[in-house]
Parts: sequence; structure tokens; C-alpha cells
Amino acid sequence: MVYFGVEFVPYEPFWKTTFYAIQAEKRGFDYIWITDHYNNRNVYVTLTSVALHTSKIKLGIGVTNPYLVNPVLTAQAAASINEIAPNRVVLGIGPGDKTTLASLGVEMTLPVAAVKECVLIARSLFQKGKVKFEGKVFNIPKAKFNFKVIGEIPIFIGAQGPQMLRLAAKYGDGVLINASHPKDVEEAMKHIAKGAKRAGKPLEELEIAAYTSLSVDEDYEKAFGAAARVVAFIVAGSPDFILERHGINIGKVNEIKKALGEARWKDAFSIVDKKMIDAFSITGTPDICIKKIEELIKLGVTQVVAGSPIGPNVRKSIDLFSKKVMPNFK
Ligand code: F42
Repeated sequence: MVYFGVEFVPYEPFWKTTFYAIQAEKRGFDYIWITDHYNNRNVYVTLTSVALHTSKIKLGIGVTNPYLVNPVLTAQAAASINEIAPNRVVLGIGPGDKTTLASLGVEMTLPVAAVKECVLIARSLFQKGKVKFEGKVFNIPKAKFNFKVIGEIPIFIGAQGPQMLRLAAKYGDGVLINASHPKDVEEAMKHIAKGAKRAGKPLEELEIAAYTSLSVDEDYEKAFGAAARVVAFIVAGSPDFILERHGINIGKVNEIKKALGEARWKDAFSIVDKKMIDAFSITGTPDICIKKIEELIKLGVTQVVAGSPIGPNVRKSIDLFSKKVMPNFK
């Protein structure tokens, strides 16, 4: 059994994201993940609207970080939405995006410890309604909710690096791997398996989600065009060893970085080639998507998240994906 999720980056008005979410629920998606970046709409406000207009789809905070919001307030926000949508909220925590944090003057110190502590603090509040915590990053002498958290709120950890992946396997109810290509997922799975083994936790207890960049359309060129707008940023932000793993032309990457830095968007997107698209997204016709998703599932992925851009036309691509791709796996 594999689950399907869809990720929305709330750069559009809340009603548009809510509209897409209603559609995703109707079309059979299991999870909605809303990203958290200060420069887009607020993740909790967006999820509140989605919670009020849907009835069964899981609502993922995908993902917040321990640096901008104190973990107690993160737990409070998740628990409050859970009151609107009992047992539907899933809290995703990651170290945060380095560039975004830097633009706010926030330093990412001890990321592994910070994420671990954030998970433990939130879990204690979810389960007991209170927390007392002394860690390397957080010191909470005494915090107590004046309300009861209904049901359960699973915690997923967004991870890419080896240490974070091992931590995610040990402390998370689920892992969100930021990858679309089987090679990257395979590499991540090694660390997840190691982390789970060290924790004496059966791998089957973990939900393992591939948080992909996906672009589906019956017309390959159209799917490619939409994906290039996202893949350009992924390529520019990827460490060299990942670019080398996929045999990406570093000269072209530098050109993309330069063009993005100078806000020459069209130039940047036009440099994106097929190798980059294949490495950093699931792009193409439904049949192409099915083949790639099959490979991810073989590696142990239990949830496939169709992430940005989803397709050249979000509404149509959600429909196409649910009609032509999902039925192969349900
Ligand atoms: N970031 C956002 O800001 N917003 C989002 O909405 C978002 C969504 C999202 C979804 C899925 C996903 O997988 C990631 C997502 N992210 C989002 C990105 C996420 O926040 C991270 O930026 C991303 O996952 C990359 O993090 P990482 O797992 O690679 O961890 C970083 C910090 C890293 O470098 N890790 C390394 C590792 O091996 O895990 C090194 C860690 C390190 O610094 N270790 C220290 C050392 O000295 O070795 C010790 C640190 C300590 O705490 O002890």
C-alpha cells in the first residue's frame, strides 16, 4: 500500500490553495503538505482554511523548523489545527532552509540537535500536554497546555544529510526525503536503515515519503517547461557531490546560478536540460511518471508526494495524476 501526497507552496492566495486541496481530497490523495517559508503565506493559516474545507485528507506541515518558531509554539499551532481536524494533522520538522534563515539573520547552529529536541518537545506536549526540557539548544523549564490534545499527531522529519536521515529514522514517525531520483532515494534509504537499526526500530514502523518535484502532462514538452522553472532552483541549491552523482554539467549549473542571481529567470530556465530534469524531478507523461514512481516504491518508499510544480496547469495535472497515475498503485 502506498500513499499519495501533494505539496502546495502557498505563494498563491489562501483560497486558491484551499481550492486545490479540496480537489486533491476529492481525487483520492491521502496527504496535503504545505511548505513553510516566511516569504509565502503562513503555513498554519493556510492549513486552517484547508482543514475547514476538507474532511479526511491528512494535513501536513511540510516542514517547519526550530529556529524561527519555538518548538512549544509549533506544537501549540499543530495541536490547535488538530482540534479543527482531529487525527488529520501531521507535523513536519526540518532544520530549515539555510539561505532563507540567513536572510533573516538567523544562524543554523547544531541542526541535528535542534531538530531532535524540537521533536521531543512537541511529542511530549502532544502526549502529556506538558514538557520540561533541558537540551543543547532548548531549555524549557516548565510548559503546560491549558487544553487537551485530541488523538495523535505524528511527527515527520524532513531530511537530506546522512546525520539528519539517521535521526529521522530514530525519532520520527516518518521521514520526508527531499528527492525525486531513485539514486538519491537509494542513498537516503541506507542511512534511514542504519538509523532505524541503531534505534532497534523495525523499518516498517516508519513512513518513508519521497518529497518529489513532479510535473505531469500528456504533452512532454509542456511538463518539461513547467518543471524547468523549479528544477533551475534545485540545481542551483544542490551540493556538488549530488550534481556529480547525476553527471550534471557544472558549467551549466554556474550559468544557471548567475542568471538566477541577476533575476534573468527565462535565461536560467532555458539552460535546464533533460539530465537535470530527470535527476531532480519526476517529469513527463503519466506513463513516464508511473515508471519512476515504481522504482521509488521498490526502494521502500511508502508515500509519494507530488511536489511543485505538479504540472503546467495545477488543477488539470492533479486530475491527470489521479486518473492515470494513482490507480496503478491503489
Ligand atoms: N525547508 C524549509 O525551510 N521549508 C520547507 O517547507 C521545507 C520543506 C521540506 C520538505 C521535505 C524535506 O525533506 C525538506 C524540506 N525543507 C524545507 C528543507 C529542510 O528544512 C532542510 O533544509 C533540508 O532537508 C536539508 O537539511 P539536511 O537534512 O541536509 O540537514 C542539514 C542541516 C545538513 O547539513 N545535515 C548534515 C547531515 O549529515 O545531516 C550535517 C549536519 C551537521 O551540521 N552536523 C553537525 C556536525 O558537526 O557534523 C552536528 C550538528 C549537531 O546538531 O550536533
